Amino acid sequence: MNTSPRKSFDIAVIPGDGIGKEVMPEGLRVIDAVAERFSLDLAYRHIDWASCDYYDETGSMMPPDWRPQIGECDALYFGAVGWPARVPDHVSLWGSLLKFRRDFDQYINLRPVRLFEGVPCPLANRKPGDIDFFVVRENTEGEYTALGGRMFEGTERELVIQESVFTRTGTDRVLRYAFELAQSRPRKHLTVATKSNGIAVSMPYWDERADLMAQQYPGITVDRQHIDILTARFVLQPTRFDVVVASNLFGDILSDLGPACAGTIGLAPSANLNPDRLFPSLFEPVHGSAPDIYGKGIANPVAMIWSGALMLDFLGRDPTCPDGERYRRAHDAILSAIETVLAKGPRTPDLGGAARTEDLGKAIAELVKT
Ligand code: GGG
Repeated sequence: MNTSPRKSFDIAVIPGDGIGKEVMPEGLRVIDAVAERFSLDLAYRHIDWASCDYYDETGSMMPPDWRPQIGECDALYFGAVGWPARVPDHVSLWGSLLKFRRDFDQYINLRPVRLFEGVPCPLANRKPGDIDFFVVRENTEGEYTALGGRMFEGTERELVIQESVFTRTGTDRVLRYAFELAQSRPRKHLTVATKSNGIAVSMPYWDERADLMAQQYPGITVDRQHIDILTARFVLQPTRFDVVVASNLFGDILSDLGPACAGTIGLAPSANLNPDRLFPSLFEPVHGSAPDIYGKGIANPVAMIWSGALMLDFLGRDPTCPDGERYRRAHDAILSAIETVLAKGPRTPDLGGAARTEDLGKAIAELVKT
């Protein structure tokens, strides 16, 4: 009999829109299987808002009391948001996902990129190991703001201004996280994405803060690259990368491009972290709601499942969790099951197969049980 103390975690489960509703059950299937094997104590709070369906009914993405409903949870497990034919994308995004990131100060968006055995790679002559890096995306400021305005609307003189925000706190904390992550990895190499030759105020500031911080990490090699050549090198020289740190917009673009270079964005997970644990962190696939394939049952659930593994790993690192080791083993078991299924099948259409979403979910869940 196991008598060690157990900590229970509350998880808000938010499927959202489109294929978010199809991949979420597979994520939960795998978490349930691994929770049983490793005796993890997890309680779900199922949320049916933060979706365009809810917007259709109520005129907003979330209820007025959204924060008390989920703010005490230990983590948010999120599917996807957006249905542009019904709700403009900036309305659905700012009304849900971006609100969570900002209100819960999830200032790190950690996005692993990896080429797996068995996954067809669109880049010539690449093997697993050639693509294995992290994108660290700044997640609460930068180019993602609602600051700006329009003048002379509808006239020839129409004028639109969009502001970016780079605070010292916001810039330094994401750089610090990236340097620490690079420090923890064998290659100790950090790429800093910039565009200071064209964006002549915020990006020179970003470079300046990165240079200052580099002085505190003499063991790390730092490579500053403009975003245009950096994207080209993702395709042409992916082995160069170990940890890449980028502003909100550049990080968003890089973290779709990276997984596309490694076969499919259907595999790409993400962790929106409040590393200080003052608020819940959020775990979601990088992909969106994909209205074009919704309803066909062919979405790849691996990104959702891998995001669940990242969530368990993060929860297990909670200093108040006496059985964190079990959470880390649960993470490792999920990742190993994902590796096996990607190598041997079944495969969804984005991986060149004909399997259905639930075929992959069931195969991974079976493997994590043993
Ligand atoms: N699962 C993530 C999702 O629904 N993403 C939609 C999207 O457009 N996200 C933009 C962003 O991550 O900033």
